[in-house]
Amino acid sequence: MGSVELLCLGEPLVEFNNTAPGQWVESIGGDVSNVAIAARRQGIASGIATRVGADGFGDLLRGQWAREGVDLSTVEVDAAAPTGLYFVRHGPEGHSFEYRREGSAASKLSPDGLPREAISTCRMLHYSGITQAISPSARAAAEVAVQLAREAGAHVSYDPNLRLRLWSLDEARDATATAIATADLALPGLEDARVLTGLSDPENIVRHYIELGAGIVALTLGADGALVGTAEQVVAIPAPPARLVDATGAGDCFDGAFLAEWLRTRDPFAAGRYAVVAAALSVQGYGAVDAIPTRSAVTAATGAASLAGPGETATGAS
Ligand code: KDG
Repeated sequence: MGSVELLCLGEPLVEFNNTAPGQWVESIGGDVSNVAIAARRQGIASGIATRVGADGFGDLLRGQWAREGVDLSTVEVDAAAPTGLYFVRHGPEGHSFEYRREGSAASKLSPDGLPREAISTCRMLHYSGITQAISPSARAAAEVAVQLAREAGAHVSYDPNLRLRLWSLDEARDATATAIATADLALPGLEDARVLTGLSDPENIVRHYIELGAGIVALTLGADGALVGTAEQVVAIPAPPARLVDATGAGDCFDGAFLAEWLRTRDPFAAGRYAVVAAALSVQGYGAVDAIPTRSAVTAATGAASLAGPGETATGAS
């Protein structure tokens, strides 16, 4: 495959989803892998820069990327470290995760092993707070990858995806603020952003991240849609109603759909309108990737003309 438009850097995981009592469905996940798949299903040439174990779980990941058309030429197979796993349980409070990822192949990502050529030729590099948190060497790799991408004129996209099981809140606050300051597009979820910034009002959070340096901020609000902001304006984009089955990966689906539509149109508000529909469709089935819609499903669900939904509100820069 030639160079990809969107290159995602971080940790893929194999998912076991408890879809019914005693029933575990094996699939794949890992935030940046979900983003690569979501973008690919919207028609973008995406790839993943990572490491998997030389085990059946690594084979499962590589097999699915190949079937999806996600470029895996930047996937290293590590004979000495396993592929990470996670388990999703569902309860009255929503879903919860349990992980087996310590010492995983992806946690051995390091600056020396980065696919420099692929990073320098993509149009957009995407990574997350999980990429930074899985190990010090992966965090260093992310920093170098961002530098390489910026030097080559590629855009940088970042989702804080806070996982306090991987690092302390103080570390996360420092590293995510630095990452947002050097990102062209920041795609935080509301709950993570509240914890990270100490702010509660969504619009203040968007303005705070713009002031920090992000060119575009798309703050996801779950069932309430998203707040998309630039230095000029902040627009509230409501989500269509959805029958919630499993919200695992909904934020990643939003990210992949947003980046795909932004790469196509360069319009952050059009990208936000598109991505809230994709994310709403993705929560209606189990698993991080099974329910991610294709472009035709997203456009069928909305009709191109009705993408600017009723109830959208915009405010100018303060
Ligand atoms: O956003 C969904 C992800 O959280 C899931 O696929 C697993 O990457 C994962 C993680 O670290 O939680």
